Amino acid sequence: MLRLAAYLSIGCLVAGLGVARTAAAAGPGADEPSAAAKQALSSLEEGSVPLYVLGDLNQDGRVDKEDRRLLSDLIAARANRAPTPAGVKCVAAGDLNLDRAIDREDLAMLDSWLAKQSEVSPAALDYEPSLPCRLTGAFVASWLDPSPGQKIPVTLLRPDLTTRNVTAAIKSGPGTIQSRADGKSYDLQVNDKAKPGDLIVVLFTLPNQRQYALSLPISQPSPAQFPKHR
Ligand SMILES: [Ca+2]
Ligand SMILES: [Ca+2]
Repeated sequence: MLRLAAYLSIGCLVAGLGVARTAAAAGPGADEPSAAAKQALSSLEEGSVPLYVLGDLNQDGRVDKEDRRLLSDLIAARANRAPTPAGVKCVAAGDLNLDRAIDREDLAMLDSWLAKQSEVSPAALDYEPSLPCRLTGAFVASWLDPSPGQKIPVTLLRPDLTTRNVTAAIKSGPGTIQSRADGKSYDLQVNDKAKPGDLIVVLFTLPNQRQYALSLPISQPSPAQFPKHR
């Protein structure tokens, strides 16, 4: 399962994503995470991965008709083996159905989302390491696929966000979430009686009132991950 990559150490992760390195090589610019965000990424706890907003191809925090336009352009570019359109910061965010391909099925899905609302809300958070993403808009990092009884870290990445101006609440599923004293992270506790296949959904409300949902499927306990976070 690809999400097993979530259990790589953060050093491998940052190198593997090519996010910080690519941005650094390109020099300062609007397309790269801020210095503070890079610092937050490099100091993440082992196993945490930065999340992007699914459908937010330009990484502006909103999933709207501009992303629809970019996705359509991206599909055409890939079909013609042309370069990725300049406005697309996160190709992975265009894989709405999570099948690791960017195609018309994703466009149809985005159309269905936007048929009901001009901006998708709450937007979903996700992580897919096999597709490129500059993560300029990433505001939170988390472990993925926690196991029953496990306590995992959820970390706010953007310097302007704290546990006081962000609301994180369990929307559904067998877990609880509590802010830590550092003001930048939470402990998400999976209930002991949770079963593999259960789903915990965490709803984040940012100071601008935008909402984002993180869905965490419960996995089988893994001997490698248990000692570190229990
Ligand atoms: Ca957008
Ligand atoms: Ca897809």
